[in-house]
This record gives sequence, C-alpha cells and structure tokens, in this order.
Amino acid sequence: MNYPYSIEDLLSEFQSKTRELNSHEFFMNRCLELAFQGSGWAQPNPLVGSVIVHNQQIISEGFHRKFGENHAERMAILSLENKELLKESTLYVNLEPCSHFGKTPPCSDLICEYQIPKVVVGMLDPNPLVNGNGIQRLKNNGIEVIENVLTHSCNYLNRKFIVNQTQKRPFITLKWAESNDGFYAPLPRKKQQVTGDTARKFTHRLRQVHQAILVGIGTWELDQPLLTDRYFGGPQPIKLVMTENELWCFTEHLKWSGGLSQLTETKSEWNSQKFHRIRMNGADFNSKFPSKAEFISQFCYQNGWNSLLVEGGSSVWNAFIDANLVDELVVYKSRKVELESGLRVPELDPISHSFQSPICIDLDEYEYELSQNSLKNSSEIANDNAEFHLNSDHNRTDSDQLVLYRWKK
Ligand code: AOF
Ligand code: ZN
Repeated sequence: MNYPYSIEDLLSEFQSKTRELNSHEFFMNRCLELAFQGSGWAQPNPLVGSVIVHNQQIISEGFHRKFGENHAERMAILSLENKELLKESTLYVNLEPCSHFGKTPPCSDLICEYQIPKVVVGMLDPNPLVNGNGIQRLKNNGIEVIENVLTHSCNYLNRKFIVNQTQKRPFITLKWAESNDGFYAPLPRKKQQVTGDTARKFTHRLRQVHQAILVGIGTWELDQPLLTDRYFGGPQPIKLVMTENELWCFTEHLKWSGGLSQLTETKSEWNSQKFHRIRMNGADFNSKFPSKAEFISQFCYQNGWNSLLVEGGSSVWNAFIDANLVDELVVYKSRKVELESGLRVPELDPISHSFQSPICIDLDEYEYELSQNSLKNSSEIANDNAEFHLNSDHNRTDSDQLVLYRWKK
C-alpha cells in the first residue's frame, strides 16, 4: 500500500490480514488433528501433522504415524501425485521442519527441493539438533516462513516432547481415583473399585500415551494390576514397581547404565515375568540421587522412555510430589462411593505445581472416545483437551467426576 492511503485502505488491509490469520489457524488446527492420530505410536518422537494447501484447498496431508517412520511433511509431500502444484502451495506443520539426518533425511531439505514457496509453522522444535535451524534453512532458500500459529495448542500437544528436550527427564503424570470422602482404598486394605467404567477406560488411554508406568509394591501385590492398555493399541508401557528400597523393572531391555547394583529375577507369584531389581539405598545411591523420584525419573529418561504415569499408592505419589516432579495430575472423584475410613489421597498444592487452572468433567455426561482415529471436533484441540477427547453418552450413572490439572509451559 502506498502513501497517502485512506482509512478504507487500512481497513481493507486489516480485514485481509485477519482472514489470512484465520485461515492459518484453520489449517494449523487440521495439522493438530492429524498429529494427534500418532498418540501412543509416535512416542518418544513428537506428534506432528502437516497439510499442503493450494488455492485455499488442502491437496495433501500427512502425519508422523509411528516411531521410526516418515515425518509428517515427508508423508504429505510424497503422497501428493502432482508435484508441480507444490511450487504454488503453502505447507503447514505444527512443529518446525527438521534439519538433521535422523532416521530419515531432513524435512527442510525436501521442502526446498520441491520449491514450496511458503511454510507455516506452529512452534519451534525444542530438540537442540533442530531448534531454529530448520526454519533458518527454509529462509536461506528464499522460502517465506510464518511462525507461531496456534503455538499454545501446539505446545500443549507436544508437552511430553518439550519436557524431555528441555528438562532431560520424562513427562510425569500422577493419577488417582478417590471416594467422595477423599480415600483411595479401604483399611484393612482390599481391592475395591472406587470409580466406574468410564474412568477405567480413561486410565487405559493414559497408559497408552505414557511409555512407563509406576506403582508401589502395596498396590502391585494387593490390587495385582495388569498395568496394560486393553483398548487403544500401540506399544504397551514398561511396568515399574517401587518397593521400600528397590525399583523393579519389567523389561528385558535396559539402556540404563547408572552403575547401581542390579539383578534379574523371575517372579514366581501371579505375574511370572522376568524383571530387573535395582537397589535404591546405600551410600552409592544417596551420593548420586537426591531422592527416589529423581532416580526413577532419570532411570526412565536414560532408557528412552519419555513419559511416566504414576498410578500410586500414597508413598509413590508423595515421592513425586515432594520432589516437585509432577507435570500433570488426573483425578477421578466418585460422588457416590463413601469409604468413611482408609488410605487418604495426597494433599497437593496446585499453585506450587504451576498447573493450568483445573477443569472438571462430569463423566456421566461422557463416554471416553475409544477410537484414537476418530477425533472429529477440532475445537477440542484448540481447547487443549486433545488427550481427553470425550463423547456424549447419557446412559451412565457412575456419578464420577474427572478433575484435570494440566501442564502449563
Ligand atoms: C519433523 N516432522 O514428523 C517429526 C519431527 O528419529 P527421527 O529421525 O524420526 O527424528 C526425530 C526428531 O525429528 C525429533 O526429535 C524431532 O526433533 C523431529 N521430529 N520433525 O519435522 C516430524 N516427527
Ligand atoms: Zn523431519
């Protein structure tokens, strides 16, 4: 626009900019929907989706389906038949295109090779191997780059990846179910379900989207939980059990070489799987780790598990609360079951843990979405509830409430 310009010119420019911004958000939302479909499968890699837009129409889509497979942009570019269109298209992606040789060559090189003139990016890649280099490479090749579109939602979707890359530890979620009067188990201790079926399915989803899962020895022996996801698919989480002085780890394959004494055993009781026992006491341990929670966190990280779901009981939850190692808290609260006495859930000050303000969901109103591929309502993502996408089902009468204390950057 050349000077002198009228108020009408300014207004029209403002309106066209707003329209452009809205369409960026629209296509970025689609990237997030696609990215979300990799939940449970892509980890420890980030969730990434990409769309290619020509004349305001999506002409190709892709997402990172599974760890080790093609990145989102590569999938979107390569699955487009008429590659000539790429020279007049815009590529949208929720994470900065990579610039490094990993399991596949750099996506930013592929974008340059096909001469895509414009790229819209949701957030920078926190991976130090990339972090700004991908965008720089695009710009160096004359590509217009628009950054920070729906960044807040992009960050939330990849919160586990952000915590891994920036804090060098797994993302840690605490989960418990409590009776209306605040107990998680009766005394004397016996196996008792406090909340209903929808909450149980929700837990399977949480298990699917975490790479490791921890319980205390009390819960392990009394509840005998399978600690598997039986609804959603993908690799099962690694099972960990915390005892007074040991960490038990149910996998044959450990990368961790922290040097503490470790032996392999086969449990003969109800769960006859091989497991490693790692000692968590003694001078050797205390000189290396300030707390058991810190150790378990490092143990997961060094084994390449990007996320840890802590299912309890109280000594395990408290270990993580005391070490200030809680990224997100998921609480199911029954409004029907009263235990009157028993084991109390921990006190946790939401302010000191800097969560977002909690959201409460009435589970009678909803049935947890079972199919990970059927996230239809994109506004769910914009609302940052992607993992907790819920579907209406008015037949339930569990009277359970879900309270989510979500991660805040
Ligand atoms: C993208 N698009 O779809 C993904 C990206 O192990 P690799 O070779 O798959 O590389 C993983 C790294 O690549 C990961 O840490 C992150 O920095 C980036 N992931 N990047 O442009 C994608 N999954
Ligand atoms: Zn890539």
